[in-house]
Amino acid sequence: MITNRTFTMIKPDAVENRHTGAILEKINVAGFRIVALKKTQLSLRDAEAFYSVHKERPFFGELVSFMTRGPIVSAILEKDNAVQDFRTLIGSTNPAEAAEGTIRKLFATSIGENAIHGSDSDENAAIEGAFHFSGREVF
Ligand code: 3AN
Repeated sequence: MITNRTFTMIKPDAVENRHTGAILEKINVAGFRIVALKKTQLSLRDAEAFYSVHKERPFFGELVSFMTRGPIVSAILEKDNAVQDFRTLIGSTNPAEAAEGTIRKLFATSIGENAIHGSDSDENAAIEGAFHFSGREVF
């Protein structure tokens, strides 16, 4: 199991608001190496599968419709302690509770439209990375 990688998506709100460059810059400055990167758009089926752990949650429909409404930028990132350090860099799910300087504090507008995703475990990082990228796309 690779333990020094995490997976991220810059979500449709942040892409629409032209924050992609600023967010990638923060990721670089924080010491993450981008080992895979692409702009893509999730289909309904992709989003339902990616977020299947949340399917019983009241916000599932809203989440799927938000995540499919426009392009995203997905990436696999490498750094020691990647999963935890990236969760610290992005901040709390609810931007109102996110620490100063975090990506969500800077760029998210609400708990639903919160600018960026970060894997919550090494296991999920590997699953999510493989969902988005083939081996040929990882460097
Ligand atoms: P995180 O992305 O911080 O790990 P999760 O895994 O609890 O947060 O939630 C996954 C995604 O579901 C969030 N990024 C957010 O877009 C959405 N979400 C979570 N809670 C809510 C909520 N109460 N209302 C609307 N959307 C939510």
